[in-house]
Amino acid sequence: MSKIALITGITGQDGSYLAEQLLDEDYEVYGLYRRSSLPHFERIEEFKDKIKLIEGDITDVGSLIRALKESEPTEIYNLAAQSFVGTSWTQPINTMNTTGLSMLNLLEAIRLSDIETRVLQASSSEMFGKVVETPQNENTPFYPRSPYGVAKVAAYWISVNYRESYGMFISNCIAFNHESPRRGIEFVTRKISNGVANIALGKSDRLELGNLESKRDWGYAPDYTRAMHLILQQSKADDYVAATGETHSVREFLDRAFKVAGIDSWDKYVIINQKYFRPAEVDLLTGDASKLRNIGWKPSISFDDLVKIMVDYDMQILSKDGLE
Ligand code: NAP
Ligand code: F7E
Repeated sequence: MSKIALITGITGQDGSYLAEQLLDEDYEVYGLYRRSSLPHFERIEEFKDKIKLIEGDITDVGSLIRALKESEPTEIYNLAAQSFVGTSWTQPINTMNTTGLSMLNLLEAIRLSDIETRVLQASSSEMFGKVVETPQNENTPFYPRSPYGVAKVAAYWISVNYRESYGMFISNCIAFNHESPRRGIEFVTRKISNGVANIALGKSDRLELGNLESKRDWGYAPDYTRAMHLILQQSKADDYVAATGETHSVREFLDRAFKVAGIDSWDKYVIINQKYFRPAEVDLLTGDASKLRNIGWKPSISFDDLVKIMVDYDMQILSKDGLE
């Protein structure tokens, strides 16, 4: 049987890597993208002609029914979300609709369309929030600390409920932070790699950040989209944590990034600005991905290499007068 994937959030970091990987595996790839006043296909530009793009919005159930009819997917990857935790306090209702309720839209659209398909929900380590145990695994209770985290918990539980209620094939990839040169510029890793590259090239002399002490389990995004695909190839729908098992502070990321750029002492460049602190912080995340490792997954890129990949990339594009 031919494999057909529908990816929501195709224009995002993960959507772009997943689409490339599935094209390499001879999938027919459809992607749901939303209309914007200017085109925003940078991340998929190089292989856009190989993807079938469908315009629609994840909060609009009619869009989803249309996308299902047009693509008849064997696998659906639900990656669309308002994914920036900071914005979830300034746009909490939009975040709840886009990141939480939209999963219910998608599941209802599948039921109403009466199609047989497998569904992957991009769940998040932000569901663990104020962690009740370390490391966190599939059985760790949730304690979300942001409207984003709460919305992801809602999407997670509705996916479990539809799996149990209707026998639908729905799996969760509970992904810890994953980064890459395609990461959005407001996330701390990319903000640092871009800021450090600007400083190293003499284009800037300051980098404003918030809490340097929070710790994250940072991995490389293409490893996590491989995990999402692997999860949907299993004989039974289930939930899996994807993580490296290592944790590092924002300060360590910053220190390493400056070193990669050849700057040993960075105090004079970094300014702490209260506006980047969050109303409630997630202090520490470390994932236990044993269950996913048992089905053949492992991360391929170390923390040091991840920082280097991102800083080198930003140095290269900024040397060519790209992103500022
Ligand atoms: P991202 O780069 O922010 O991409 C999000 C995607 O969702 C974009 O394509 C965006 O479209 C799309 N989108 C947003 N609102 C939409 C709407 N109303 N209708 C249709 N599309 C919409 O995020 P990412 O890092 O690739 O993450 C992918 C998924 O994994 C997200 O669900 C995220 O919450 C989850 N996740 C990410 C991480 C991580 O560390 N990256 C960890 C755990 C879970 P535009 O391009 O038009 O904005
Ligand atoms: O923040 C601290 C900030 O915005 C990481 C999303 O992909 O991963 C991501 O969420 C940490 C936080 O990612 C700045 O306070 C300090 O402690 O890069 P972030 P996130 O909030 O961990 C999870 C798993 C997801 O699911 C999300 O979709 O860095 N921090 N100073 C800062 N953060 C930002 N953004 N900007 C700063 O200036």
